[in-house]
Amino acid sequence: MMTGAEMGDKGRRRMATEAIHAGEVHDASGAHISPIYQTSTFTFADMAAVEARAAGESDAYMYSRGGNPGRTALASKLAALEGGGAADVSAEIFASGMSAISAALMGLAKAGDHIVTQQVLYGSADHLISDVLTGFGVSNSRVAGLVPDALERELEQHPETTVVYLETPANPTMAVIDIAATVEIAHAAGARVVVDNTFATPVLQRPLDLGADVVVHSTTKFINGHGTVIGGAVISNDEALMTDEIASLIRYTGGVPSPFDCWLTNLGLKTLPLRMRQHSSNGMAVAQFLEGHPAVAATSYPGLASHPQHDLASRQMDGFGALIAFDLGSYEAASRFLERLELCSLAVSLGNVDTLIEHPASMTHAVVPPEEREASGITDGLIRISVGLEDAADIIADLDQALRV
Ligand code: LCS
Repeated sequence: MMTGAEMGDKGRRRMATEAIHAGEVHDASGAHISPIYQTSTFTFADMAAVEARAAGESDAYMYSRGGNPGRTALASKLAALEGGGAADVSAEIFASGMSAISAALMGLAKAGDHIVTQQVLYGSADHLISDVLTGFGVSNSRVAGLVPDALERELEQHPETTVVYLETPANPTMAVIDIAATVEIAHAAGARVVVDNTFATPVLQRPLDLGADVVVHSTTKFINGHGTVIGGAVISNDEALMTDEIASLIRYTGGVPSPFDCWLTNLGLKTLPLRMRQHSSNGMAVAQFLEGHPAVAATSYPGLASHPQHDLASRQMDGFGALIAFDLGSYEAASRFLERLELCSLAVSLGNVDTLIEHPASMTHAVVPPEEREASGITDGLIRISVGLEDAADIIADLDQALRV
């Protein structure tokens, strides 16, 4: 994988620099920080300007559902980070991660097509694929872990597959999928690979470099980082897909973010490389504490040698991030622990500067039927923590006091 340093070696700016400077709008006012263009519509000086736009000779803004300068700025910054500065990578920003995922899947899978996914997915993505898209004639099937032999067999059985969809690390179990191996098999069968990179972010993992066709994000999480916005993104180097499908879907299904939300997300994104380093360092400290605690039955963190895909994660990622899943053995033990916490907040979402902790079976994954939760490893004792940027010792002290019986 290309690291931030290598990006620089190729004559491009390094990631921490791109995060701050890529895509920034510097308009005639001289404002140092990009303005918020809080407007629904844009004026034209005369009909010649209208005609030039209609003829494709100008890319002037016309209406904020179609585009807004702050949205373009955020899209350019995110494309620069996910694409390692490659000029052919572009992004479209959505009003939520779910609207981004919907657009990616609706762009690639039409009635009669099939989607193959791993067993465990974020609850709403799981529901979208298994209960919503099926109503539009798009079928689906699961291959646990997208294990290469099993994936090959599934694709043979479903030659109508157009998309292999995956999350890695997966929400909430932290299962890791081999992106490059999945791409090789999917492409040989004529299917595209869509990777939800929300947990890793481009700082820790860049799926497009590994051959994936599309990256999706819930920018609600680490990209914004401060818990102030719901947002999403689709990023790809497939220009035809981005212009013919994704740009059309955002315009005609209309799931656009507000100018203010784009501005807040752009501001948060500037510190992503710095934040991800500290999230990873705090994540490792908390994972080691949990693994060593007698009340914790199991700890799943890709950075621990005990994680079944630790070697793969070490190859595929540039750090292991903030998310940890751990099991306290029963609903009763989990709920007692969650109610005793003082510093960590009992809340869904993740990737904020604050530590957030939740119970997947009754919160993020309550929409997944119990038998499927069991198949995915989402037990009643499972807890997911998104380790924040507080001092790791204070986070550990809070977990420690809540684990005491
Ligand atoms: N993808 C992943 C991996 C997610 O974790 C989420 C939300 C989404 C997509 C959807 O993004 P949204 O529309 O919410 O921006 N995950 C959540 C979670 O784990 N807790 O609360 C939301």
